[in-house]
Amino acid sequence: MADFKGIAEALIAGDRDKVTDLVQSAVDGGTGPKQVLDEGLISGMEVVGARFKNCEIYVPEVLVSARAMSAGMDIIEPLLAKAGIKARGVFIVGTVKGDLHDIGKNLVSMMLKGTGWKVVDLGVDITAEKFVQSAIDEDADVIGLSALLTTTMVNMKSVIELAKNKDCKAKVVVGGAPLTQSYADEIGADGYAPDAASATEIVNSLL
Ligand code: B1M
Repeated sequence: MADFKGIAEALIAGDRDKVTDLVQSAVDGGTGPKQVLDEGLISGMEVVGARFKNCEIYVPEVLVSARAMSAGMDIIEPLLAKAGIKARGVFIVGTVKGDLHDIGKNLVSMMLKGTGWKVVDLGVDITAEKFVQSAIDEDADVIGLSALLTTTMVNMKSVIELAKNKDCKAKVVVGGAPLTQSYADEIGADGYAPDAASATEIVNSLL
């Protein structure tokens, strides 16, 4: 019998080795990878997201949990692919042109992975053309734009405009310290998230 509660608790505690052992013994014991993902890893990551949002834990703890999540995913991902189980959706993410800040973007990326999305992380200093072309090539559902500078957040608008001009079906979610809901509305974004936990909620709601 797979120890889903143990997997979730080890992930919340950021215990990478324990997550690896418990996930491995769950799949060795015949539990399906999707069930291990949903009832163990994702349920643990949801707790991490909620605690982060409520300021009960901080960036370092989230990063340690995300690393434990990745260790579990290393075992699960090939099995999911083999079983033909699809991700919840495709999420393209990056920091906009001129901006090199990536810590917040990485958190958003890990949270989304943790809730079952295929995440294509383009990195930092990404042009509008690269965002939109990647979204088209990957048949993405959502593009996530991050900006930490007041001088670079203006570059989000060109991504949204280009996506419309190219008939790109992906919705656009924006976030980052200088952003506000009213700015997101002004540039025509489909969603705004003030933190990584809210980003998962907004992105999931757009599907
Ligand atoms: Co820079 N920096 N920085 N910096 N830096 C800030 C942002 C700044 C506020 C510092 C300050 O002056 N007080 C200031 C911006 C001022 C402004 O525009 N209003 C600033 C500046 C000016 C600069 C430089 C211009 C400095 C210089 O060279 N003169 C320069 C710019 C370089 C460039 O990008 N072209 C620069 C450089 C750097 C470093 C490279 C040294 C480093 C970045 C390292 C890295 O990211 N790998 C750095 C850092 C670390 C910071 C601070 C200190 C911390 C940012 C951070 O990582 N926060 C920052 C000051 C601060 O915030 N206290 C500062 C932690 C992170 C978890 O939070 O990124 O906000 P954050 O992400 C949150 C949310 O915003 C949200 O979720 C995350 C988690 O909850 N979120 C999203 C983020 N993206 C999202 C996307 C979403 C949804 C939510 O959907 C897609």
